[in-house]
Amino acid sequence: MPDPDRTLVKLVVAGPFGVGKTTLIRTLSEIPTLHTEEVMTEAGAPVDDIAGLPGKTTTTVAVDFGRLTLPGDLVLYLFGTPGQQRFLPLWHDIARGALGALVLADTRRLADSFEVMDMVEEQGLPYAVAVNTFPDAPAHSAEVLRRHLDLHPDTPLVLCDARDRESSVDALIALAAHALHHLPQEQP
Ligand SMILES: Nc1nc2c(ncn2[C@@H]2O[C@H](COP(=O)(O)OP(=O)(O)O)[C@@H](O)[C@H]2O)c(=O)[nH]1
Ligand SMILES: [Mg+2]
Repeated sequence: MPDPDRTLVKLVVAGPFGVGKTTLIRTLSEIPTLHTEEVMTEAGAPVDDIAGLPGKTTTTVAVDFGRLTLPGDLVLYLFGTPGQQRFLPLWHDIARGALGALVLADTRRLADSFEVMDMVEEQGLPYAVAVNTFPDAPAHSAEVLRRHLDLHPDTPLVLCDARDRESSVDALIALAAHALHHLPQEQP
């Protein structure tokens, strides 16, 4: 039986390949996460840009799933999705009913997040951008990042380390606060 005191919220974690979606969901989830990963093949080579990502031998072809309960009985269901145009039908299925999306970005290749942000905007989902900080990624000021990503002034921008729980929780809270602020009007 569902617990009536709990608020269940679906959130999407989206971003280009290799940006840290699976890591973030694994870091956050209180249950063993579900992943559908498939070893990259030659067939994927022309479309999966692995230049500069040595050691990356798998790519998420479907979804990650995890769950996180926050104080106040707010239960977040996290769905990770590649957010690439070639997975558009899957994207629609995953994004349906979500309260918002956390779009991950990497400063070594910010433009790779544009396609994802477009898909999130087309879906009408409120979103926050989390820049996942990799050691060799250039650091930019929030102002520069906002300009490069062409962010609306209301859109939250946070830095995070997807391997670090506190930092990942902060990113999700930024998204949840923003999304709850932009809830669709309740139907009478
Ligand atoms: N240094 C660093 N490495 C990370 C971070 N997040 C992910 N990684 C690594 O980057 C690689 C790609 O991450 P993954 O979560 O598989 O990316 P996904 O394709 O978006 O699911 C993995 O080897 C992770 O261990 C981070 O915040 N910092
Ligand atoms: Mg993944």
